Amino acid sequence: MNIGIVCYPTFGGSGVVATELAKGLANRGHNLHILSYARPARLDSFRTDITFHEVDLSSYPLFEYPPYDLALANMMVHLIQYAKLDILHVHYAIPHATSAYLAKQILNSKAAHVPVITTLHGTDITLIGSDPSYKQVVDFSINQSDGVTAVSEYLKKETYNHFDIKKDIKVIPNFIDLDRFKRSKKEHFKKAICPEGEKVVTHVSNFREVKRVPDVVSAFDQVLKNGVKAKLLMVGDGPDRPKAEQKCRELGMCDHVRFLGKQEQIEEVLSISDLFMIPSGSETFGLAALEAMSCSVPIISSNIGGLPEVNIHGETGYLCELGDIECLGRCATEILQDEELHQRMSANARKRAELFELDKIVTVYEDYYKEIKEGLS
Ligand code: GMT
Repeated sequence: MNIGIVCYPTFGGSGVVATELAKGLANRGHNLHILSYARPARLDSFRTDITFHEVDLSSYPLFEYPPYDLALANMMVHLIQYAKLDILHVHYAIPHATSAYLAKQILNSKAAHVPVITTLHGTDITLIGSDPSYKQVVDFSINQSDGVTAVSEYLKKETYNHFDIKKDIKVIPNFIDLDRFKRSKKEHFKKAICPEGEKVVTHVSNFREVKRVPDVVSAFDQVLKNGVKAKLLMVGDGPDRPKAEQKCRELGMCDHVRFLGKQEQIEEVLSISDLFMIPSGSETFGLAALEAMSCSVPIISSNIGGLPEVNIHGETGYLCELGDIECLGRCATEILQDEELHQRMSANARKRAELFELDKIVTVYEDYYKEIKEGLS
């Protein structure tokens, strides 16, 4: 099949899921076209079966905000016509599902056979999508898609709660490349970060408010106060990084925290990690947690959103109430101090990650494409 994938080019979240899905589909002999405003971070090597199309966003003095959604729709029209797309799969509803609707309207009967599939990822529903300034358009565009998927049962429920959706939503979870995300020996790296054999607690995110990065620092401070010799690795970057840095200064524990910025080889950092902390205020799945689990790292997370579908309390780690820093610190300390518990949770984490193996989930998407396509013909 000729498959168009539309996504944000981000280091994490939907950008990663969309790009890894494109690679997985290309490995099965499909022809992939990726549309975005920049080359996706995970599209890191040249392949003849994946073509990247950068959305051409011409500016004009009148445009304070050039209309990306229109430029994207225009490019979709070209690709449906000239690359003979069989499927157009958009990741993140805003504005991708709307642009797809517009492209199909422009092509009218010529595009009738090209199903539009929208995958809902998270904040396109839970935060920005439900904002009154976008809600009606998001509602309409999801209903106009031929197929709709969500990354967790939680997100499916939230979508029905927030919007008036008439479609069946199929849950297809995030997935993981178990060969790439596996624990490997990185002794030199570990030694450089932890010269005294300290434990490593890691957080990876885009440092947006929803990730609650200051909570990670406060909980880690408790771990130190409980007498655990440890280092905190903060991976990624974003608007709340200064708040997290400020929190370290306030607590006087900056020597124990390293801000590593954005990293491409996350699996290397995860390979030296003993614990992963993700206390998010909203998280529809938690791909970052799955990546850590695949590297045999137990998880301490909040119990909100889709996180309980990934991190199983008492098995792969612990879940705490949102904002309960005492719980985060106590649970982290317990796992780091009890070698037997740590080993058990590490093994369970990897085992659970195996349920979300890339190839299995790519098959689910492939079958869903066929199902929706058959429904249209
Ligand atoms: O909001 C973000 O952090 C990014 C967002 C996205 O769509 O790019 O991530 C969401 O999608 C991921 C992939 O499906 C999920 O694993 C994340 O849990 C989800 N983030 C949130 O819900 C905050």
